[in-house]
Amino acid sequence: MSYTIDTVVAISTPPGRGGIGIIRISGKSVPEIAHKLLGKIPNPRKAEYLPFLDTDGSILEQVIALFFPEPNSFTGENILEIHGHGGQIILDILLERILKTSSDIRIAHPGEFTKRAFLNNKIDLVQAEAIADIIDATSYQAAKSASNSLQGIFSRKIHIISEQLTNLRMYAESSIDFSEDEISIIPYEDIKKKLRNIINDVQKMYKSTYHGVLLREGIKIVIAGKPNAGKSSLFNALVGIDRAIISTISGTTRDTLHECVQLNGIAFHITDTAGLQKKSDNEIEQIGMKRTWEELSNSDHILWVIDPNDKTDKEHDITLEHVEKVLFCKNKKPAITIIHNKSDLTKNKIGISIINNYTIITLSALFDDGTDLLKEYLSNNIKFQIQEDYSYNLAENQGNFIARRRHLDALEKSSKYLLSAQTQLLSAMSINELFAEDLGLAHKELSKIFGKCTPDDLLTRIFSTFCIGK
Ligand SMILES: Nc1nc2c(ncn2[C@@H]2O[C@H](COP(=O)(O)OP(=O)(O)O)[C@@H](O)[C@H]2O)c(=O)[nH]1
Ligand SMILES: [Mg+2]
Repeated sequence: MSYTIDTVVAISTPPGRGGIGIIRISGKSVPEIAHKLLGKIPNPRKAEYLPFLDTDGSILEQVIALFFPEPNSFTGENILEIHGHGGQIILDILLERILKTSSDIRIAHPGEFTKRAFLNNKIDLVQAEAIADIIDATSYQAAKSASNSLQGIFSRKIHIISEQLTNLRMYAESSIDFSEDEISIIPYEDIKKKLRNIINDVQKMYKSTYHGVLLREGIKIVIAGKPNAGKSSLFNALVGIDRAIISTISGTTRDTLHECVQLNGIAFHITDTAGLQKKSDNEIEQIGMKRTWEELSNSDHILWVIDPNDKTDKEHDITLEHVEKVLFCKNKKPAITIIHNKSDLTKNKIGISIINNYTIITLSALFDDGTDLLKEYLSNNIKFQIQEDYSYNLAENQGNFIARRRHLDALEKSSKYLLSAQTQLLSAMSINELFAEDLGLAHKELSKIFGKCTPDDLLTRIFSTFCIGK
């Protein structure tokens, strides 16, 4: 039984000229519509070359038609796909004709085909989102990871945790409802262990999911440091074009500049910022610095640029330590790499070293010397983190999945309830109703990832970001 009643239609190929253009129709009235348009209902799942008929029976176009009867289709409803020539006008003419075939048919909303697939239980919400992410992927890794999510890798991992939680809840509920004589009670220590394992899994999953979000959104790298350190020069070297103005005049960069580059198949959003110092008499520079702080707060990785030869007065310098403190207060902990720039002047050897737990990369931004090393480090660093997080479950590179902030939020809340359940358990030394309630709330948060208990307005928001015809 399909969930929706009306029939929808949309051009599913992008606007513009192309070899073929595809129109998709989904819903109850598809057989009746096919009869009117093509003179017959095409054989299920067989491509048929057929005339596309106008209202007076004349031939408008020759098309390939494909019919997928419910429930074995993408949406779970009857689907008719019409492959015509890929010109905007001809496709509009066909669309107009289709809209006249039935009073029940209308143009589909963005993402409506996928929404119907979700409502008809053909896919869960994670998979529906993955479809949009495949289409919108801005890097090779993002596309591959979205494809993994669509195949259910992410959903399966959450299901495993969810199953464990169901079991624990069952034990908890039954030990509250029945006495020890009526059922065999699991020892308290076992319950404690089971809960600890679930908490571990949720927290590991949070880390993997965070990297899934990074793959989807790209990694936000912010270049910062004091004026004249060579931030804009580094920005230009990384993005490969002379985008930022470089000059010896302190405070040249007033506004933040953004560029997106792909390094080893991962999208990096790189931002150049105005140099930081304790005070400035220039109002525009002050606004620039305010923006730098905003960028730092939203970054995944900071490149802190230093000119080791800098002989200027250090009185007004803002230290990296200070930046870290400010971000820590905002509960932000981006990765930090220190760049020792101007190696051509300092004569320091180009390379990577680790001092006091900081990674330091020595390079010359102006001469683009050592920047390849930095690029390699950035892409390897993120890959390393992803592999490390996935290693507990899947072989290298096979488990990358794409994820959204929404998923992170659900995992974070779930983890919070689980920790509260743990506190309950440890303080009461036995299973009580508060413990069971926390487990229930943690479970509910996990279920939200699949779109269960997801409010309608959130669903509408998610699907409205899809393209038309998907
Ligand atoms: N010799 C040398 N000069 C550099 C290097 N990087 C930047 N500079 C110079 O330092 C000055 C300030 O550079 P800029 O990129 O505008 O610094 P920002 O204020 O941190 O953005 C300019 O004169 C650059 O040519 C470098 O690697 N070597
Ligand atoms: Mg600059």
